[in-house]
Amino acid sequence: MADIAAIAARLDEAALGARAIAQITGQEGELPLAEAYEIQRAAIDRRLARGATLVGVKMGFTSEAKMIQMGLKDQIWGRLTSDMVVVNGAAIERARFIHPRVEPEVAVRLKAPLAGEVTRAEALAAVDAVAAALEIIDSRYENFRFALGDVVADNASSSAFVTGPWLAPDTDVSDVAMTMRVDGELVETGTSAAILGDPIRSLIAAARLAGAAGLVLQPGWTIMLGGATAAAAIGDARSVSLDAGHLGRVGFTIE
Ligand code: OOG
Ligand code: MG
Repeated sequence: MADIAAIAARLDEAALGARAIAQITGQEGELPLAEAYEIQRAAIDRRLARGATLVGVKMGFTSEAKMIQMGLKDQIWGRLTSDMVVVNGAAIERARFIHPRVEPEVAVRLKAPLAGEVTRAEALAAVDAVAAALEIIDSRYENFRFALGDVVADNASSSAFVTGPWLAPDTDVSDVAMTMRVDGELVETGTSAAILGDPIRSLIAAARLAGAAGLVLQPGWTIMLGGATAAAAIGDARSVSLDAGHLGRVGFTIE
């Protein structure tokens, strides 16, 4: 059994200090998924104890592009906290991050609780609004390398997220063309259909996976449904923008 509290503290401090740490697996043997999710919860609890609140969950590895880029194929999830929220168009501070990457996503905001096995109709009925989004991921591990247990313990690499304009819940998100630019340069193009064939499937998976861990998705929460393309390194860039067709635009600057 891994030392849940000690590893959670290490990950929490790595995120706070923007300093990479060695992977957990390998060093201390395998990390079973159940223990990895325990570490995730314990690390986020430390953040909640400092005053942050839970504002949603994120899904990971819901597209081929992401699975191929990171060499992992199991869907994972992580928790979103209030200190990760970036307002559309606002600036983020580069010094807060280790080696940030950005990826184009679709997000939904909920108006009703959702947990466990839900049908597509039940999932859709709980959606209050939809938006294009950018997720900033920042693995706390050296070289952005990890095995499945590592990345689960590290809250699925989540670090910050930006949502575009919130649109009516019946807005079609199934096949939206997405064009992501870093410093004005085209870095990734794709479609939201890459997210499990339809991002709403990722919402159903979020309800099931979080529900299995005893977490009910709450009204008001944002659910990030996963990257539609591979992630792009932010490096020393100054701006990131996403054009998501009828879902509009979302972006941020880096200072
Ligand atoms: C893990 C997070 C994956 C996504 O959208 O697929 C993820 C990582 O790639 O570091 O956020
Ligand atoms: Mg993501």
